[in-house]
Amino acid sequence: PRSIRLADYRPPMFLIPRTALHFELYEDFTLVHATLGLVRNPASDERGPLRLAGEGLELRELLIDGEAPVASRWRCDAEGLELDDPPEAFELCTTVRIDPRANTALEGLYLSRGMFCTQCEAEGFRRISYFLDRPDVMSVYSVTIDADRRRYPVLLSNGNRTSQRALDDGRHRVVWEDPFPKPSYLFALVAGDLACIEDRFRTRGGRDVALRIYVEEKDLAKGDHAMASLKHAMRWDEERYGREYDLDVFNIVAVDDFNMGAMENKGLNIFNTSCVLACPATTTDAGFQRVEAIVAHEYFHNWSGNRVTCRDWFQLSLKEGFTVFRDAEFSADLGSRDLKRIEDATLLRTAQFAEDAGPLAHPVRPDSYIEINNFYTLTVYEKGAEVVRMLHTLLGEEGFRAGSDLYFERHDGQAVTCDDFIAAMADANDTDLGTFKRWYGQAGTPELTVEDAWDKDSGAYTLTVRQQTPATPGQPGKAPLVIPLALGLLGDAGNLRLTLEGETPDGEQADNTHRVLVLEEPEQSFTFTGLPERPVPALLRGFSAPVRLSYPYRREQLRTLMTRDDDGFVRWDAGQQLMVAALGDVQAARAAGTTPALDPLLAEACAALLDPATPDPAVAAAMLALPGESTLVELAAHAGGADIDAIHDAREWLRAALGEALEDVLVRCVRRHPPAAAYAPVGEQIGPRSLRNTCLGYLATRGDTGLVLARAQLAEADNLTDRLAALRVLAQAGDATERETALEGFYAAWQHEALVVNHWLQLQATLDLPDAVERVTALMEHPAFDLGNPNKVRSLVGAFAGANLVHFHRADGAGYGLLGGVVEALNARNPQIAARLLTPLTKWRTVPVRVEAMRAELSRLAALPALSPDVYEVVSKSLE
Ligand code: HT7
Ligand code: ZN
Repeated sequence: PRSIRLADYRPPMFLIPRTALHFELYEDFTLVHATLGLVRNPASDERGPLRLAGEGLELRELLIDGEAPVASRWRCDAEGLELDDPPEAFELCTTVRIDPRANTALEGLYLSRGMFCTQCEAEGFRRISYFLDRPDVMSVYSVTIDADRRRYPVLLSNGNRTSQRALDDGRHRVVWEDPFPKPSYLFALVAGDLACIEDRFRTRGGRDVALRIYVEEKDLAKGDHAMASLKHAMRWDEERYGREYDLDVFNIVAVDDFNMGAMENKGLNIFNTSCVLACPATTTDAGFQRVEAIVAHEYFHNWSGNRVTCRDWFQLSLKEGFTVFRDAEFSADLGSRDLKRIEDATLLRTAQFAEDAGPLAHPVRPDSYIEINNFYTLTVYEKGAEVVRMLHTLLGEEGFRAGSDLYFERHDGQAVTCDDFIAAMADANDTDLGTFKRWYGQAGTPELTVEDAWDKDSGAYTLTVRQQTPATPGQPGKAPLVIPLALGLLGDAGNLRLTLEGETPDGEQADNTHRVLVLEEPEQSFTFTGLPERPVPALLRGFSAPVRLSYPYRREQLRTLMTRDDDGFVRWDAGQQLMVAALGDVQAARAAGTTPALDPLLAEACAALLDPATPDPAVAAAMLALPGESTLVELAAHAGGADIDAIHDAREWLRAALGEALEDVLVRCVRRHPPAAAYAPVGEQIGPRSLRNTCLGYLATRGDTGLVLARAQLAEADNLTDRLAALRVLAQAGDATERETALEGFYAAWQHEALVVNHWLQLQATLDLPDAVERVTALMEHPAFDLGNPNKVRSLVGAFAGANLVHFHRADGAGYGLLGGVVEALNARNPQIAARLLTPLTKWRTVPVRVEAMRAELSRLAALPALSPDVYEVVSKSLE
């Protein structure tokens, strides 16, 4: 397979202002008639044959301006159609036959539970029709769909429905017109027997929009939360960004077999059922929040992605980074800002930092790729969103809004680049962001090392900050970045007023206790003057930049930050650092062959979080949670290499030690937060529920105390959050009979709810049991499992390899063999999912004692015949 390079970008030779598609859907095959109006692109000086992309298409008819071209003037191969000497402007008609039933890759047009649906991003449209399948070719579409009326009563595409009529032989025809030019990746079609819930939204400008969520009849009761979320998102985008919806209808369809979470097709979003359906019995609290966030994310793409789209796929973060930032702010505004920031920082620090430190590290705007599907990564999405957040921090809310207004105004209807986005931000604020742009081109996580000095006599406190970014594949040397470092300084009586050397003190002005320092040199010093005492620095408030920061905090200082800083992220992070230090003690004691002891400072800090006076139970729960194994592995890997067994052992020891030391307080806290009378996924309930279940997790180490509470909770729960928390305790801490009885009982009760069964699979995949590998292998034969359904594969195999670290890394290599076997089985069937599943194996450098076994499995895969480009790219780059 060959690499595509950003440096080779050339504008398209032709444009396609108009596209008319006619689909004839049959049980065994589909005919697609396309009529394209092509014109030469004045911006291109390229000459020669015109190539249209097309894959897996059986060409039935080809006409140029109504006539069949001479055979020697055109040709077809596995990748497309080539036309010699095309006229300056012409009409191209093609008819192709495709086979959606045989489409297991879930890209292009395929069938999911008897319903036709499409997924065209990034390059799926070429599996439907010959086209210039690239995002800078934007076209106005008219789509006609014919299908059997009884089997497919609902026929949907983008835009507005303009006609509908019966045909002969029990078939019917519907026509959809989308007035907005769009790239082919935003095309969508759905045909099926679907029910829908309906609502309306009146835009700020007075347009009435019909909102519909289409689901299978059995799921009709599960659409309300998504509908409410959609309306919140529409209002929020008007208020925060001044962006209104632009069509008369907004449709969402829920599909069970789906490669990712959801897709923002113009006016016809298609969702993985797991990201749109929600009800208390089948959805956890986190699931409700996820539905709200993803519905909003896809809706926000209507402006950041659809009206203004990407020039090429290297610019993917233009739409994804910006839209993730937008959805994060939406969630923060509707829920808890601190918690949202903690969750996002955790994701960054565990998974994105690991990606940025591994063999597949790439910049937010990559320079090259083999398979674009491999670049829907945490770096492009989450780090990309952090880059946008830093702009927001540097420009302020008003400046950022001015920049986004200018961006949308300048580029509405265009396909543009990350440079265009930055230019709009810079121009609207009359500033230069030239150096800031390095964030888009430079891979790797910057490391900030902070030192301080205190001059008691003058009351001057100096922070010296060094930045450096480690080398990444293909980028040996790095330039310094522009980094906003938000901070405060804590004294005995609270926040100190901040005056930098050379400034005049702010007198009585209240809000001078928080500061954003802008770093841009390899080393910079900042001296604060007039301080009454040596402060404790509260660094990186709000996780103001996606960096690793090290400062030699003493444990008492962390305790101070944990209880006293204004910033929720700093408080949480200080607690996590205290836990990491305590885990270090345990590992050191184990290595020395001595008995570990629980750090009393940590025990006291945790007890304080469990105190009834602690104001926010949700934050208390987050602060009580031990750092995850993946976070600890990432930290250890950065420090030279992770011993996964030792990390797991230390973490379990600390969990048990805290469970023992705090047993009474934990039990009291559980009793203080009984289940609500009637479940609702609202903050006032989610916080206490999460605190109770966190306590239950600690009490699981206390034998009967935990088991008794869990049994009662499982029997009485009216919601999935509480059921799963209790089931996990019984399955993990109970004896074999208790475990199997609980698991079987749960399956018997919920086997008809696919999304609940996925949780059941995931729970078992992440149990810490000696036969974890064998259990997962056996579950792959269970009737509930289906290799063709990405949700099931992710729940069982993805969760095992990504979240059950000790067992995935079992010394005999059985975990690697299991994963490799599934990747092999999926390589031809669904390459996109196969390649994604491989991620945990690519981290072989981080686990020194397993290097050989992990590489051996990767090498075995590399040697397989007919490797898909997706898997080839991941395997070959990770072995380099
Ligand atoms: N823009 C979408 C990304 C996407 C995708 C979605 C579903 C299936 C396959 C896909 N490939 C790429 C989703 C989003 O970020 O909004
Ligand atoms: Zn997106």
